[in-house]
Order: sequence, then structure tokens, then C-alpha cells
Amino acid sequence: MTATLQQATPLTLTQLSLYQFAIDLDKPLPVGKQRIEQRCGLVLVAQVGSQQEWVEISPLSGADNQGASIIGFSQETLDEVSQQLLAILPELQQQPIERLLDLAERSQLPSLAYGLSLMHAKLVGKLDGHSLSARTVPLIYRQANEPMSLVAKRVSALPETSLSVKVKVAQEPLEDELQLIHQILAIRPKLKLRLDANRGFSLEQAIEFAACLPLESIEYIEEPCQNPQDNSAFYQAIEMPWALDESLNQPDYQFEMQPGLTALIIKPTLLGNLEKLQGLIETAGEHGVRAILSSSLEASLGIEAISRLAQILTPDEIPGIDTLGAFSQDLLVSSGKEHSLKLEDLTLLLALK
Ligand code: OSB
Ligand code: MG
Repeated sequence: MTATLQQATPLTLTQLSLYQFAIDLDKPLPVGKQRIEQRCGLVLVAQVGSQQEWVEISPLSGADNQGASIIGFSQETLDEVSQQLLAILPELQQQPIERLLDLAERSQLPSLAYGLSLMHAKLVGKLDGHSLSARTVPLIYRQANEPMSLVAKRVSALPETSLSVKVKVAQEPLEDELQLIHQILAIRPKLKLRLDANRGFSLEQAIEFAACLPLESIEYIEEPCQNPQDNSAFYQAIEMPWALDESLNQPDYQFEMQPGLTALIIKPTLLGNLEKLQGLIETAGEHGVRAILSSSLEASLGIEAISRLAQILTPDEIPGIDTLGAFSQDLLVSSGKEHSLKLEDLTLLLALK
């Protein structure tokens, strides 16, 4: 009897609080063609009974290391997200946790919609039994003016268990990048490469570049063409499988099967609520297209969530979360770094008790 009564009682959000954090990076991280040296974001904390959960909400926008605005990722700013959260949190207090899903569905800000629906999933235990997994695809890119020999050293140091690596392309002169890729394959001939051009090539450049590479070593190339409508023509010319990433960030993006489309690189922070994430993974799967979850440069709390979601939603794929390596500290959840920020180290924006 008591048990039935307890089940009938909806789970109610009691305490809610919002914090802001900023973490320096040990080395600049690429955001498309730009670089950042610090990452800011929010931590939402919610309590239901004695259970407390945290989620990271970090829209990928703001300034790069040159002071220019980051273009092409989150459309919303951190300030817009925190203002909206500060407005809705009082509405959520003492409400059933399902209200999180309503608000997630109604929010126009993808990073916020994702955060609210993730909070719901955590509170109902949907992510239980999964933790931050070491599985990732190492990210290889060259720092400003770094000699190629140092990049090659990092490749030699990769664990033998790495089956594929992700390599940034369309950033440096074509010959240098081709040389790097051939060097990587000379060091580790069995590695499969996931190239990422971030829409950096014209159709002609993309074909010229791809024509100089051993097709069998390339898993796919992300966003090869400046104009994504050229991606099919690229495939028809060279038969190199390609993937979409930036294209998914368009608010009106609709899945459409195209020749050579092999994978969707999905960044949950940029996409929206978990329902949308699950829907896109399913649609891709129905067309034989792989879905690969990837970081939007979240700190360890956000990366842990992506890692857990990947284990549940895309168990056969390794997520792209190697960006955490550049962070100088962990955030609430340990990934093994020496320092980990705790709640009391963060800036409190609001506490409702
Ligand atoms: O270019 O795919 C990108 C992270 C933030 C913004 C853009 C990109 C990335 C990554 C994440 O590359 C890591 C990965 O996908 O492996
Ligand atoms: Mg990409």
C-alpha cells in the first residue's frame, strides 16, 4: 500500500540552483577554423527528495582567442541562456519533474533545451549505470607554428588500441596537410582517418585533396565543401564517404539522404532536447547513416553526459570527445585531472530552496 502511494506521488523539484564557471585550456582548442583558450558555461543543480543531479549547459558561442565572435556553432549566447534560466527556475520549483520536459520542448535555445531534458533523464535514472568512458577518437591538429615533427610524435604516442583518429584539414596549405596524413599512415598504417574540413574547401579543392589520399584509409570527411550542396558532386567525383556536422546546426535542418552521406556528427548541445537527438539518430539509422555523438567543447561534466548518452543511444560508435584533454581542470566529475572544480568553487547565480 505504502509503495503504491509513493509511486503515485509525482517527483517534485525541491531545490534548484544555477552556477557559472570558466576553465582555462592548457592549449588552444579548434572551433572550426577559430581557436579558444578558455571555456565558460553554466551548471544547473536540481534536487528531488534526497537525490541531487547536475547538468552542464555550455552554448558554444562567445569570443575566440583573438576576441572575435565564434561563428557557426550555438546561435545563443551564454547570457541569453542564463537569463532564460533565471526566469524559468522560479516556475519550476515545487513542480513535478515533467515540467522540465515541457520547458525543454518550448525553449528556442538548443543548449538550454538539451540541458533541461538531460536533467530530467538524470533525475529519472535513465543515465544510471554508465560513466565517463575512456572510449574516444583522438583528435589530431597542429598548433600555430608547431613543427610537423611534433604532430607526428603525438601520432606515434597514440595507444595501440586506437583504431581511428580525427584529423583537422582545410586549415593549412594542401601539401602540408597531405604530408601529415601520409606521415600518420606511415607511422600507423592500419589507422582509419576521420577527416574534418569544416566546410573549408571549394568543390575543386576538395576533389583535388581527396584524390591524393588512399581511399581505404579514410572513414569519412566531415563537411568537405564550402557549399554543402556540392558534397554529392564531391562523392560522385571521388567516392570518398562524407559526413555532416555544421549543417545539422541550421535551425531548419531536415535529414535528407544523399549520395555518399555516411555519418551525422551530432553535437547534442547544438541540437536541442533528447527527444530530437533520439529522433535524428533513428532517422539516420533507417537510411544506413551512422550517428556519431561529439563534443561542443564541454567540460568534464558535459563530456561525461555525452559519453553516457553515446553508450545508450549509439552503442556501436565511439563518440568524439577527445577535446576534454585540453582542459586544465575537471568540472564536478573527475576525468582523472589533478584539479576538479567543486560547486563551491563556482559563481552562484541563483539558489532556490
Ligand atoms: O569541428 O567538429 C568540429 C568541437 C567543437 C566545434 C567543432 C568541432 C568539434 C570537434 C569535436 O571536433 C571533437 C570530435 O568531433 O571528435
Ligand atoms: Mg566537424
